[in-house]
Amino acid sequence: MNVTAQAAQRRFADDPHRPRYHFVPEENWLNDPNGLIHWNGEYHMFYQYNPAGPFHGTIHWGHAVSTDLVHWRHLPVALVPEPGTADEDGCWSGVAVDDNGVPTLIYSGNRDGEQRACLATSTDGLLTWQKYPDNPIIPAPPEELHLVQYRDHSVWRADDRWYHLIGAGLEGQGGTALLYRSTDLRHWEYLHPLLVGDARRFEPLWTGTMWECPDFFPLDGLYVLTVSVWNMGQPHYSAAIVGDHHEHRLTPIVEHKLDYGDRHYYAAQSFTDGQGRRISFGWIQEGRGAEAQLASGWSGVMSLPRVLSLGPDKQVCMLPAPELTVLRAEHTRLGPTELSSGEIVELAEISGDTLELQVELVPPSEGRCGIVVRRSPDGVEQTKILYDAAQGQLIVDRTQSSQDLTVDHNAHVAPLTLAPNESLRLHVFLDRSVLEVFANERVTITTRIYPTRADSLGLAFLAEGAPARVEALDSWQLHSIWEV
Ligand code: DQQ
Repeated sequence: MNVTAQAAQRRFADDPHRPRYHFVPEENWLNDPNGLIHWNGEYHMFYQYNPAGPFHGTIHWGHAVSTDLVHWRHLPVALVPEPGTADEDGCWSGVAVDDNGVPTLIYSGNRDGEQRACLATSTDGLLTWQKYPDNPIIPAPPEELHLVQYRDHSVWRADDRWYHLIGAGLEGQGGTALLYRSTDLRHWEYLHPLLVGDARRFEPLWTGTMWECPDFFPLDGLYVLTVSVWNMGQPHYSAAIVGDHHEHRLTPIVEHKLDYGDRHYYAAQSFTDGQGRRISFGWIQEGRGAEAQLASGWSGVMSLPRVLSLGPDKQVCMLPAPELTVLRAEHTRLGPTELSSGEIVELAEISGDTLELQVELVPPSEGRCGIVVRRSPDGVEQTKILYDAAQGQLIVDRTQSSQDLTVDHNAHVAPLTLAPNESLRLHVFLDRSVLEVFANERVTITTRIYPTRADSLGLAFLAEGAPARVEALDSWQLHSIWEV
């Protein structure tokens, strides 16, 4: 039994924004997913965690384990900053690898405003960790480089060696991921950047002045580098750069946002599980201010697990892991519905704030159509998920999501062009303040909404500017992962 997690959920039972089936710590702060690994048939998730409160500071590594990728059990904190050592100001982001049977973490020790690669190992099945006495394992960045920042890690094995990327930015140029090589994970030779971005280039995608959390892996015949685009202290979004990998350099073919909710799918990290699937998690940042986070006692949510693949256009596609169907409870199916222009059709049969929806629509060539969630009976609060065929856009419109003027209200827009006769297929996960939207197995928009009214639980179909048709809607109420 997940007793402490249940107690925590009970403590927050009256909090209308706290998710029920997304992973959250029992309280306080969560940011990046770290050290994701499938070990002895169990999924281990570590994450950036501040036990001191719901704000970024004194960063530890929280730890949780799952047998099914859906239900998590909290484990004791795995890494604690240690005074007088390379991580005395925080154990920042990193990864876990299997070093010939020895679970090994490589992470960024934070001291005096600088981050350096550190290592820790476990001999008791990932529960407790012994830090390497000679941390940091890389004492300084390459001398010849002028760097904006330098931290975060991606580590993999190839040709009987270990390879290691550290996120950075080259002054006056742009984000980069610096490549190192080693035989023992403890002594590293710097090679060169895997790739250097250009902060002055805005097409096809602006990639900022520094890359946090690089993640490099093969996928469906090509290679993918995902990075978290950072600029002047601000996190922007996770970017995916897909390309060819030759002689330890990446030649980009396609670059795109990994998720069009921007900073609400940040610091994405992936791993390969026992079935050979590449699975990604991201940090779903808050869209409310620091004061609201302090008052609530918690901040930050982990995304649902997403299975990665390359689409026909070589973009990285993310699909919710099929294991999530275990959460499904009461099911409702609605058949075809014609929507006239300007019409909002409220759904009397379905309401709620912890729902999975699968809806298929035939959109008009002009105008917009879609589904509305978290709608108050008078429509004052509502969040619209819309498709605009003429613009080729999927939109999550948060302008009316909340009457609280202090929370984010901007709309998110993803490019989405449907083929002739292709219908719009939305797969939506709503978990109180968390919204994850997957469209046509191609694009995702992940975001946060904070309705203020207890009756903002309604759903509706919507057509604007032209008639549209709903083919079908399947909806499920979802169970809590904490079984409260
Ligand atoms: N957060 C961590 C860093 C990473 C950033 C510190 C991304 O290691 O660069 O908590 O959210």
